Amino acid sequence: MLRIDVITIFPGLFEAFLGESMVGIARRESLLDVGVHDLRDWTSDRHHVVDDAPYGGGPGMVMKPEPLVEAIEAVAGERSSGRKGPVILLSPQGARLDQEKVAELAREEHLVLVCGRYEGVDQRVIDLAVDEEVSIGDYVLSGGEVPAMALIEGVSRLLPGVLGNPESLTTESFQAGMLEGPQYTRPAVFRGLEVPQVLRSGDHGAVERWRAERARDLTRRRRPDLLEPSGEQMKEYTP
Ligand code: 4HQ
Repeated sequence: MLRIDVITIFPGLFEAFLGESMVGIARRESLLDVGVHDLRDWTSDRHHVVDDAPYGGGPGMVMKPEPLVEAIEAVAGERSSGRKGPVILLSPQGARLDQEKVAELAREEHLVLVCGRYEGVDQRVIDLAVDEEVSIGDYVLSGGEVPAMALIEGVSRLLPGVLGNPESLTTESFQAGMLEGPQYTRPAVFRGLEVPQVLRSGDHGAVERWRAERARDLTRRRRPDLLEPSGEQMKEYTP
């Protein structure tokens, strides 16, 4: 079973997320265990302060190091000894999260996800207690909570035994690294628009060839970067 611990100043954000859908099922089936921790539990002042003004001046606030490092050490252990998996800070400065990274994280025993707020965290937290920084994309959010949820959801659906329908993972891994082509369900004609005849032909070979062609075509037009055969670009996605 994978254990994920989250450190945040907004634990309430995770409540509905962790109870619903595939993540909720994974937890109820004991394939995933998630602990959400309020960073303010590791403050020692009356007002539970977790931020302070930046050295050197400038706008906004920075997350102060003491509560964060204590929280991380409490849930993950010391960096030098006895950690069962990486401490990950969600941050725009991190390496972009992709399916390969998600699959790698799904094979860990323990993940600790640190959600920053304000302008970010004191660099010494990263130097002393963070193993890696991960970004979910080049846009600015208000905190690492939504990125942490994206990571948890991506990882959860790869855990052995989680999918109700293991077929769809197989199909996906076959199509891995490409965009999915169009999909249809009933009715065969909707507002004058028809489902492509090949999908209703019952010829499974023809259906597979059509889907592969649609996928390749769409990927070539929308995301040519995914098809680039240069060593680093083309990636393996083994769940
Ligand atoms: N933030 N991918 C700023 C992000 C982000 C992202 C998280 C905003 C951290 C302090 N995190 N806080 N994009 O925008 O991961």
